[in-house]
This record gives sequence, structure tokens and C-alpha cells, in this order.
Amino acid sequence: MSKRISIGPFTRINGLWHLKVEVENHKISDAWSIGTNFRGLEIILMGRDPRDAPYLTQRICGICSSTHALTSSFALEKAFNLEIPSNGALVKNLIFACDLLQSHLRHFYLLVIPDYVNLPRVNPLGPSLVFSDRLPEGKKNRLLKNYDHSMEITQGLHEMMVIFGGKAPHNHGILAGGATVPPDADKIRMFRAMLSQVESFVEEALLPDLEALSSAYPEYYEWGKGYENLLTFGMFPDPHNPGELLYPPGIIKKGEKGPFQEERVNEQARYAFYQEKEPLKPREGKTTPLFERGQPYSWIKAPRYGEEVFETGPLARQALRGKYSGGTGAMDRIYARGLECHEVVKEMDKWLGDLEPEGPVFKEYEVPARGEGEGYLDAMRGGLMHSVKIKNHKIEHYQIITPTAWNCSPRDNSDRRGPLEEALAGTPLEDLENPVEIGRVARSFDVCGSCAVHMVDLKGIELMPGRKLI
Ligand code: NFE
Repeated sequence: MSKRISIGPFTRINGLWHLKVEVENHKISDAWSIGTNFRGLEIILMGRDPRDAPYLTQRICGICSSTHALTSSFALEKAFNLEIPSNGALVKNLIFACDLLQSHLRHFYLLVIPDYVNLPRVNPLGPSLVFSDRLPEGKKNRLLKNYDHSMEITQGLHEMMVIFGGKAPHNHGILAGGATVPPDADKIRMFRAMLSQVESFVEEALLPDLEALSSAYPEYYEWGKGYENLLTFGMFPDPHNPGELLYPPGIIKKGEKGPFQEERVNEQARYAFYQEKEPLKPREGKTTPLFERGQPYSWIKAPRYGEEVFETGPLARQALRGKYSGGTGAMDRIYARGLECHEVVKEMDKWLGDLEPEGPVFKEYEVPARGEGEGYLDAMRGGLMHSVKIKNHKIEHYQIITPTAWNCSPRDNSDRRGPLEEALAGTPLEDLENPVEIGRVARSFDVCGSCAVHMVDLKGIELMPGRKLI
């Protein structure tokens, strides 16, 4: 007998989101990933001064804000034909790397761990799922201590962002043309001292906790696999080679590596609440909300690579660079994300050493009357794209495609499920009253509903719970 399970709002993710699955014989037979609000940033940006875009687009989200500043500034620098000073590129990378680390660490300790380890229950707001702990007492206690400590470490990472970015989230340090804060010996010394605490935490807490968790739940290397197609736009602009990225772009299709081709990216919206249904490239992309009954069920469009479905994230980056050689299951995503923390801390140490104290961080420029640029860069959760067209010195067109849009997209125009929907299909559920496996697989993607959509549509929310999906 089949059964429907509906979880909404789906918690311990960033932002709002809703998930429905169909279960047959204790196995998920189908899934629907539902973005429940509308993001209208593209509309807000029309007619604005292009230089505002890195600041305004950061407001999409609190957990990955700097990535929008970085990618937006990257797109604008292409539109302005600007080469920025290497010091500025280093400062931008340092700000973004702090944000990446706080996001990855918060994801592991605060969002993932409660799916696998029973935490002490202090004034719970509602009933939680019931499952038995698998970790031995000693490892569990160490993990719980590190859970608390992770909050201090991630707060410290925000404080590090403030050294070069003025505030966190939504920093003021990253903009088109470079950065706002020139490094000096004092700032570098402060940043380095705090970085060494992060490094110790990653090596002494995160890596052993990751090992303990993954060896206690080996079935999650098999569960949550999905299409096994991985995509990265590349990450961290190379401060010394303008136009190059330190982590290269690329794809892995069923185990085969290949180049990433920007012209293949398109968005499809048959199942999304938007007027334009046909596949559109980012340059032509439109954001015309249209709530309608019938097929559509999400405010997230379906980004596709040509006609193929790809997931994106740290696993794609690590696998493409030969740093991770496991599979593509839920635990592989979690493991690769943890390994990336270790690598990024080491990169940051190198970048600090490359900074030229008091050296220039910004290249002055005039905003051209016309121009156009696309920034393809990985955010913490995977490939992020900002596309801008400028006319009469103002933004005429802007489009954003976020990593969560890739990973948590609804079905596309050919009825193919999104990566997370596909990853859930086939997952066994032991206890239908406590379907803890759903959260474990879904959260391995580090979902962010805020980035993928924005701004609440009260009418939509009212209608959503009662709507028939199929
Ligand atoms: Ni709101 Fe984001 C990241 C972006 S998610 S977290 O990483 O862009 O899609």
C-alpha cells in the first residue's frame, strides 16, 4: 500500500522549503521538492546602479551572502572589462572563504548531527523524530562538546569577515573593482591568530567527528545517490592570474570528467510558478511570477545542463580535483564538504602570506553606458551564476541561478526529477512514523530555500498545504 509523507516547513535547512514523498513497501517511490516562496531580486535590481548589485544581491540570504557579492562583482568586472589588483582579489577570497567555512561547519554540526545523534532536549518546540544512537558513548560525548564549540568557532569566522568586510553577514568589503579595506600588519596578524583556532577545530574536532559519523552509518554511502552527475563552475578567482580560477570548473558525468560549457546552462519552468515555461539561457532569463493551479508546484525553476540533470556542491569540486574518490551518496556529500574545510583553511593561510600590506585593493573605473557580463563561480553549496546587462548606465536585466536551484529543482520540461527528488527515490524508510532517513538524505545537499527563492507570497503559502501535487 502506498503512503504520502509531507514535511513542511522542512526545518534545519536555510530558509523555507517543503518536501513530499510517496512510499511503497517502506521505500520512497517518488518525491517532490517544493520551494514555497518567490524570490524577486531580479525585479528589484532593474533600473538600479550596477555598482549596487553586489550589496543588494547579498540580501538573498544570510548564510552565504558574501558569495553573492563575489559572483555579482565578478559578473560586473567582466561587463566593465576590469582587472582588479591582486591584493583586492586576495581580500575578496579571504572574506568568502570565512563565509564558506562558517556555512560548512554550521551545516555539519547544527543541521546534520541532530539527524544522527540524539541531542539533549531543552525546551523542545515540538516532538522530534525517534531513532537510536549508533555512536559509542565516548565519541557521542566528544561530538556534543564540539557541537557547542562549533558555535564559537563560526562566530569567530564572522568576526574574521568583519576585519576585511566591515560586517557579517552582508559585508561591505566586496564590490566590483576589488575590495574596500586595505590589509595592514595588524589586520593580518589578527586574522591569522583567529584562523589558527579554526584550523585546530577542523583538524581536532571536525575530521575525527566526520570519521566517527560516517563509519557508524555506512549505508548512507549507498543511499541518496541520485543521477551521479556532478557539476562545478570552479571556485576562488586566481589573484595572480586574472580570469583563472584556483579550483577549476568541470563536470563528472557517470564517473567521466569533462569540461564545463557555460552555453549549455538553461532554466526550465514547466513545474515552476513562472510565466515563461520554455528553456531559457541566463542572458534571456525572465522572472515573471505566475501562481497557477495544475502542474506547477515550486517557486524554484529547474536549471539544467543542456538536457541533463546535474547536482552541484563540494562533492563535485572535491571529486573533479581528485581530492575525493568515493561515490555520490548522501554521506559522500557530507564527507567531501568536511574535507573541503581542511583544504580551504590551508589556502587561506597562503593567501594571508601573499597579501601586500597597504597595497592597493581597488581599481577605479567609470560605469559604462552599456555592457554585459556573466559570473559563474561556485558558492559553498555549488555553482552560482549572476548575469547582468547594463543600458544607459543602469541595470537593464539581471538573472541569478543558485546552487539550491540546481539541487532542489522540481521536475523539468521533460518530466525528469530534480537531483534531490531523484536522490530520495529508492531510499528505504524503516519506521514510517519516524522517517528519519528523509531528512538525512535531503540535508546532505545543504538546502537553502532562501537563496533559491525569496519574499513570501502569503496567498501561495495559504494554498500550498491543501494543493494536490499530481
Ligand atoms: Ni542561502 Fe546559497 C550557497 C547561494 S544556495 S545558501 O551556497 O547562492 O543555493
